[in-house]
Amino acid sequence: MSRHINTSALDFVLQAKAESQMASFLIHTINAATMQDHGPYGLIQNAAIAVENGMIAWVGLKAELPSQFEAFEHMDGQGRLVTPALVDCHTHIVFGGNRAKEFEMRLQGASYEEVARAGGGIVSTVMATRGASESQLLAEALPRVDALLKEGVATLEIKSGYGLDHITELSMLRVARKIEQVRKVRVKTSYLGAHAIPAEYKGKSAAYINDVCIPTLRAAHAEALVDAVDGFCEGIAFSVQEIRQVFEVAASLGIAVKLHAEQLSNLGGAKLAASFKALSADHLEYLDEEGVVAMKQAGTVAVILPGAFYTLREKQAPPIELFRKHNVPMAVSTDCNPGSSPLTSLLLTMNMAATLFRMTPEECLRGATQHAAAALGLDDCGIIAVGKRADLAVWNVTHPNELTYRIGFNPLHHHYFKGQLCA
Ligand code: DI6
Ligand code: FE
Repeated sequence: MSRHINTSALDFVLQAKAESQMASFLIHTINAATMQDHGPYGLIQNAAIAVENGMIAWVGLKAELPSQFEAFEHMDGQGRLVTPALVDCHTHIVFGGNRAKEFEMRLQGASYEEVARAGGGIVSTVMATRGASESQLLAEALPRVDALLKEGVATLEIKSGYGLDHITELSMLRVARKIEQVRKVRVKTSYLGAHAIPAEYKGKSAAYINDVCIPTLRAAHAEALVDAVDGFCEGIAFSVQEIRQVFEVAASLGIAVKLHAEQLSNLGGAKLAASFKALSADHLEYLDEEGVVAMKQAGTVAVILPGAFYTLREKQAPPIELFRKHNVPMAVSTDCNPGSSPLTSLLLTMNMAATLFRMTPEECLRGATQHAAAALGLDDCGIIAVGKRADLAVWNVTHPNELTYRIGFNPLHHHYFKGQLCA
C-alpha cells in the first residue's frame, strides 16, 4: 500500500518535472506554417520557434534567432513541418451507443421513417445517452477523443444535445468538462438543448423550449458548464422564432451563441445568428448571399462540415465562392456524431472539404486552425505567433498542402499542448 502511494507520488514529481522542462525549449530546423497573414500559410522555411512557459516566445528564421534563446534546450526538427495544433470546433463527441444498425438498414433501402419506427434515428441516441452513467459516457467518448488527439488536435468543442432532459443534458456537459482533466486537450462546451424535440414532447416544441430547454440552460450556466449556446434551426427541429427565444436567454446570461443553420433548407437561421453576433453558423449548404453578407457584417465564422454532407449524400454544397467573395472566414470541422457524421479524423475532413467543396489546402488548414479558433471565440491559439499558446503539431511532411492531399494517412510526428509534449 505505502509502496503504491510512494510510486504514484514519485510518478507525479517526475511528470511535473518533465512538464516544466518541456515547457521551455527551442525547436529548430523546421518549416513553420505559422498561418499568419504573410504569404501562403504564413510559411517560414528554415525556421525556429522558442517556447517559454507554455507560450510562444519567438518565431522566425533560425538564422535570426536572438541570442537570449540560445540557452534553451534545443530540439532538432530535422526539416519537419510545424503547424499550429489543430482545433476541432464542432463535435457531438459525447453520446451513448452507436447507429451502425441504422446505417445498415439505410443501405438496405429503409427510409428515414422506417428507421425511426424501428427505434433508430436521433431518438435512439437520446435513449442510449439517457441510459448511460457519466462514467460510461466518458469511457465511450475517450477513444473518439484519442483518435482526434493522435492527429494533433489540442482544442475541441463538445456539444450537449442527446439528453434533451434536465439531468442528461447536465451530465453530457460534465462529461465534456471531465475530458480536459484526463487528456491534454482544451475543451469548449456548447449547450445544445435545442437539438431535437424528445419523444415525450412530440408536437409540443414550444412546451419543450419553455419547460426543459431554457430552465436547463440556466441550470447548466449556474454550474459553469456552458461556454456557448447552440441550436438546430431546421424544419425537423426548431424554428427561427424558437431559436431566437433561446438566444435571448443566452444573451441575457452573457453567453455567446452559434447555430446549426441552413443544413437541409433555407429558413434564415444564419441571419438570425448574425443578428446575435454569433461566433459561428455551421453547415450552411442552403445559405444565400444575403445570409453570407449578414455573417460578414457580424463577424460570424462559417463552419464547413463535409462529413455530414458526405454521410447524408447531400447534393447542394455550401456557397464557398460567396464566402470568399465577402471574406467570411471558413472553419472546417468533423461534426463527430453517431448519426450524420461518425467521423473522428480532422485530416480526412480537410481532404473532404477540398474534394467535395473545392476548398484549397490552405483554406482547409486555416479552417482547422486559425478560423476554427475564431469559431470558438479564442484568440490565443490557431496561429504560431509570439504570445500565443505553444499548441504545436510537428508533421512528417515538408509542405502543408500534404496534410489535405492525403486520404486516411496520419503523418503526425508529435504535438505540444501548451508546450507539453504529447507523444
Ligand atoms: N445536424 C445533424 O446533421 C446532426 N445534428 C444536427 O444538428 C444529426 C444528429 C444525429 O442524427 O444524431
Ligand atoms: Fe452538428
